[in-house]
This record gives sequence, structure tokens and C-alpha cells, in this order.
Amino acid sequence: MSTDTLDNVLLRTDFPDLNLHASGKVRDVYEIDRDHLLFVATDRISAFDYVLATGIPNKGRVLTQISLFWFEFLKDVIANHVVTAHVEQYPAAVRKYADQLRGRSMLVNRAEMFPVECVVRGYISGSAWKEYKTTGRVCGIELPKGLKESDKLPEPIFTPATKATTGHDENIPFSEMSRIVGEELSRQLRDATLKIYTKAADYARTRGIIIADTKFEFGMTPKGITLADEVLTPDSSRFWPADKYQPGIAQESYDKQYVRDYLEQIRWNKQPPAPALPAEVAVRTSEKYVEAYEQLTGRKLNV
Ligand code: PZK
Repeated sequence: MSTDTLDNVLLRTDFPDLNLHASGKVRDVYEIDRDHLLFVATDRISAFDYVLATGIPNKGRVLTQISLFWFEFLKDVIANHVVTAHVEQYPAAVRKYADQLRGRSMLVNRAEMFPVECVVRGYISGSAWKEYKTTGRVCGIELPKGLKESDKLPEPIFTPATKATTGHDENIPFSEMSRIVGEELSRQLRDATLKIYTKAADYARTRGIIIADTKFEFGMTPKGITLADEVLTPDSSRFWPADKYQPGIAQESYDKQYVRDYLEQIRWNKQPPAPALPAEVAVRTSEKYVEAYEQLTGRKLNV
């Protein structure tokens, strides 16, 4: 481990005078002013749909730095919501929390978010594999017969989803997305999604990482259609090490495999409360996140 220890993880943000705008399993968004939000990645980790009692050192920093890498890499293709990630440039009202925020936060432009998840898949896995096995289609898209689990698709497919009230996202056909946000916007979001996935996945492949699928969230800002939220992180995507890729079976997770293996080993019934992790599992998982950042970017992570 570097400078962080297991008792130096951020499980909950603590900004007594800020209003929460949105809160997820592992990240929180705060209101700053009419036009700005503060996006914060914690060190929480989820597995089998629950947030675990133990945090992963540096996870929030790694995910933030991966998102920032991609926003920069993709900036000529799509506008993004980042204003700055330098805490010294934050408004005075939040600069006092610099120590909690440094490296793990972004000041972002407030967007009018579109209520659809823009999912793209280059490989067949997860809910798409389940759907294909029973119907031969995914989100209404007919796929070739005889695909095996984790196979590469002939070309990437756009498989939108809605945030279901029950927690799990629900795959929807393009026609349903068009009813929700309109046909013209749906085409624009589909085209943007396929373009940015293709550019990012081609790059990642040169660095030995397969991005099997990923989810983007877009919103409208004065800059037009704008890429928001986190992007192309291990939390929003399936990253597979290319040298271990083996179609026909489920691939191991690049980042969460030690966690899943441990939870299976202790035979957790996958009902709350979620257990804690042994220090060694948390530390090895932390090292996998840092490795993902360094392999993807070719840079050392400053922690
Ligand atoms: C926004 N979410 C998803 C849920 C999270 C994130 N730039 C923006 N403008 C307006 N709204 C959002 C964003 C962004 N990003 C994103 N919800 C609202 C979400 C829970 C926790 F960190």
C-alpha cells in the first residue's frame, strides 16, 4: 500500500452545509449554485448489488482519474460536464473541504439529464447474454445465431436502458427510448454513444484492456448534448484483461474478482447487511484499481 491505510478510506462524504443533489451506491453529487454541481467518488464498493461495509483505499481517486483521462481523450468528439478537478480552483464554499475532495471530485456544469442509460456493447455478457439466450435478441436487435457467452459482436450495439424503480436497469428497445426522449435525440445519443465507445475501446485494446460494454449518461447544457457522470470506469463498464480473454465462459472481473471470490467463499446469502472484507482482500482490490488506471493511461497514479 502507499500512503493510504484501511482506516484512511472515504466511506461517507461530510459536507454539513452543502445540499445533496443525487446519491448513488458509491458516489454523491452536491449542489454548488444554479449552474454547478460537485461530483464526488467515495471509496465505497458494491458487489452483488450491495455496498460492502469495507472501503477500498484509493478507489474514488482511481475512478475519478480514469473519468478525467477519458473526458480529455474524448473532448474533440463530445462535450463534457467537467469544469475543473483542481480543488484550488473550486468555489470558496467547497474549498474548505479540499482534503476530502482532492483527487476524487470534479466541479461540473449542471445539465438537464436525459432519463435513459446509453449502454453500448462490443461483447455479449451480463443481462444481454441472458436476453440473447432466451430470445436471440437484445433490446429488440437481432443477433447472429450461435453466439457464445463473452463473444465479440460483429459490431458494437446500442442497448439503452431505463432506471427501473426496483433498482435494476431495464433494457428497452430503441423505439421505447424514442417515446421517452424523442426520436431525433435518441438517434443523436445512439450515434454519440457508438462513436465514443469505438474510439475508447480501440485505444484500450492497444493497452491490453477489452472494454466489453459500458454505460454513458448524457444531459443538455449550453454546450449542447454533454457527456456527464463518470465515464468508462470499471464501475460503469466491464473491463477484461485482453491476455486472459476466453470466449465461451463468463470473464473474471478485472477489479472486483477478489471481492466476489471472497463473498462466495464465505457463502454470504447476498442479503443485507453486506459483510466487511478482510484487510488483505481490500488491499489487493485497491491494487487492481490502481493497476487498471496505470495500464489504461500509461501514467503513474499520484495518491
Ligand atoms: C446527475 N446523476 C447520476 C446519481 C451520482 C450521479 N452534470 C450533471 N448535471 C445534473 N445532474 C447530474 C449531473 C452529473 N453527473 C448525475 N444524477 C444527477 C448520479 C447518483 C450519484 F454521483
